[in-house]
Amino acid sequence: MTIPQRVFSGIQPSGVPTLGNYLGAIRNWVALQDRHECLFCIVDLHAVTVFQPPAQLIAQTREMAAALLACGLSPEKCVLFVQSHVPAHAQLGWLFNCIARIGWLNRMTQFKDKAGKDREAASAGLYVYPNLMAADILLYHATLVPVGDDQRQHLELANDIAQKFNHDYGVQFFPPIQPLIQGVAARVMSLRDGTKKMSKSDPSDQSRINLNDDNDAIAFKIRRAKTDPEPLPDDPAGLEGRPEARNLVGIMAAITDDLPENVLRAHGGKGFGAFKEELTEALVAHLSPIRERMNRLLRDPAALDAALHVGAEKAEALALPILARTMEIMGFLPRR
Ligand code: AQP
Repeated sequence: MTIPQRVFSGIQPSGVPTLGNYLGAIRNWVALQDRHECLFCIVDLHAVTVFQPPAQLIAQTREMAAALLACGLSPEKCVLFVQSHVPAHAQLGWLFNCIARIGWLNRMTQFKDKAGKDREAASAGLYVYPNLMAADILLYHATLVPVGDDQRQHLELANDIAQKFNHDYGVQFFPPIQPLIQGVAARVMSLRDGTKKMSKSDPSDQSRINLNDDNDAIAFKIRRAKTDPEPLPDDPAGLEGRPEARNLVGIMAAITDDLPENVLRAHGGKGFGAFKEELTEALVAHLSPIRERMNRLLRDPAALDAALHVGAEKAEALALPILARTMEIMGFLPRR
């Protein structure tokens, strides 16, 4: 008999979720909610590590909630909530700032990517972001974390924090975390550059498919997607050194629930023009019902807010005893 594991994952309301977020994360979350106790969090405290205009942050948070529900998350099956609604995340995040070592944070490649050349100008929040992410997970003693491949290093750091905490205080309190990196599309790449991941905050809208893109926008972006002059190969070995071709084949495989080798068996030898048309068709068939549900949900913001309120109450009830015990272990004087 397997012991049921508590699942936690988060997504930043830093834009409309992309096809990358969907194939790399959200779609797996929907499947997991039937098998595990799941918490899914709209991590707005992470989003503000880069400036978000206030009105936009509110709109994007609701948009994210609508997108997650439209993709199939159900408030009856999982706990869906907004990170800032449960202040215990920030509290445990601070405690973990005091456990994590600067040397560990210096190795985080996502910080280097996101801070770019002018590291001195990045926010301190962006630098300690992985500590808050560790807190998000460990606040619930979650042990299974479905993420895209890009988050693997942050989960290793979360495990380092848990281990150091347990070691320093001589306890076995925080459990080890296991990443769950699934599927052929664990990393969906930019449509403009096959070596860069697809991101909701990429300045180029052409680099990504947004979950609220209409059918014409999907067709346009796929038609414009960067490719190379060669036809598609017959097998995956032929994708070597062809990141854009690999990406489009990966997307086709993921969206049709198939394997890249089968996609290439069916399309090998074709030029990209014909393949892109079929890819557009598959994407439109899959994404247009999601977009329609999302737009319907956004027409009733009060109902969305109410669903998020219920989620926050449930999350907080799980989080507070774990935060209290953490503080007790660390020797904080309890408030009378
Ligand atoms: N391109 C991707 N392919 C596969 N998975 C992806 N994820 C993100 N991009 C891809 C997964 O989506 C989940 C939520 O991500 P996030 O919003 O917390 O942060 P992120 O990874 O930084 O995503 P973005 O879209 O790139 O956001 P911005 O542009 O704001 O930085 C994670 O599980 C992630 O792995």
